[in-house]
Amino acid sequence: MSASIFDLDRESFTVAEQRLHMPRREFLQFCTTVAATLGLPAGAEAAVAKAVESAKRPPVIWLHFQECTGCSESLLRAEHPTLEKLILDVISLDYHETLMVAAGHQAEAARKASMAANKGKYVLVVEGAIPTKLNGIHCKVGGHTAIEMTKECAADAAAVIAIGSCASWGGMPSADPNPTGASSVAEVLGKPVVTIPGCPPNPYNFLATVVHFLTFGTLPAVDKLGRPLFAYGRLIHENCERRAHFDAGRFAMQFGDEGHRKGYCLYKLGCKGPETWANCPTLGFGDAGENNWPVGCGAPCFGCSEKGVGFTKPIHAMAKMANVTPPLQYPRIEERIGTGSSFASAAALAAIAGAAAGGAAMLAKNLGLSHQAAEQEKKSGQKPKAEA
Ligand code: FSX
Ligand code: SF4
Ligand code: F3S
Repeated sequence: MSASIFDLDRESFTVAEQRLHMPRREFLQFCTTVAATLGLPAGAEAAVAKAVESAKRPPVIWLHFQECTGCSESLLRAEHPTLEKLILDVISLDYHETLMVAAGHQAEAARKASMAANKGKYVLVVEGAIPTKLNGIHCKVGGHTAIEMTKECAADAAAVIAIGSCASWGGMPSADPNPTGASSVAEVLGKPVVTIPGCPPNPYNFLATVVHFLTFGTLPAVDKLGRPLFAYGRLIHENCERRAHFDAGRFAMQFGDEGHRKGYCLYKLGCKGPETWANCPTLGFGDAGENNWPVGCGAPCFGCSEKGVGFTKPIHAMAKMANVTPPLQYPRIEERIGTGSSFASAAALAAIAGAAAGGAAMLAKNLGLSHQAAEQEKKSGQKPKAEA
């Protein structure tokens, strides 16, 4: 039988309580949540707990370049654990220009001292894109270009993590016409690094990656873009709470229209969920409870984490269906859905088409049918059923 978190001895909990200032229940919750976020098998939370309560804190050097500091800001809003617990008790944040007390020469000396003392052991986190035009003169810290600092700090790092879309693939500073030649960390180093894209990224994806490193001494499994699979392995569209509306052909056509107010699918308003890989719908943001993510709040996903989508595609352009799968089950069509029998029958027709011709054909019909249905409704002057 595998070990469980409940097998931990009293001493472990005492250490956790005293060093992390976390009540036992909160500590159990934190370890179990991180293990679940990482998709680890049952029993792994005990290993996570052992690693987190251990006195070994990996030194972290955190660099800032072309960005808005939203990545650090979102980490500051994390509650489980709070940033001060993360900085003081789980990792040793030796250099972070926004958060450290030291400034100027003192700050640079702290960075150099930590790198020398922890050669081959520290984690380098880079936030922000790196300008490469004109030898990188658009971004300098302490007289050194971002290119020089990244190369210098990466040379002896145990692991390199690019946090945010800017560091992962260029993000917002690389938007056309990219006047500074904003580039990713991987491009500058000429080798792959772990990336946590998002503008800003979900802080728990970063925390879970750090805890994975603490627990196993390695970074988590990644896809070909360096994104941890536990967080970026599925399309947003696959886990979206509005997916049943998409499958039934019920779309918001304008911001504030009836469909929008009723929580219908935002595809026709430009939602990029069908071509963006991220766990936004399942994880949520800001420790604010369920549905707290862009689509949950009525805003189409603009693909902030996806290279070639966010800051690249026009915001209201319709998404490419990256992975066309028929739904596992078809939603009910009998209920009062507000926009009348036309939409309901569109859903029924789409379901029949789907069953007969497969997911892709169903999808194409589905998208067209809601338009046709709306047009017919206009022509016939038919009143929506719910209001009739
Ligand atoms: Fe900002 Fe970070 Fe966006 Fe970039 O997040 S939230 S511009 S990804 O590097 O600070
Ligand atoms: Fe959700 Fe967007 Fe997919 Fe609609 S298109 S189901 S709103 S992810
Ligand atoms: Fe970004 Fe879309 Fe998630 S805009 S935060 S990837 S829902």
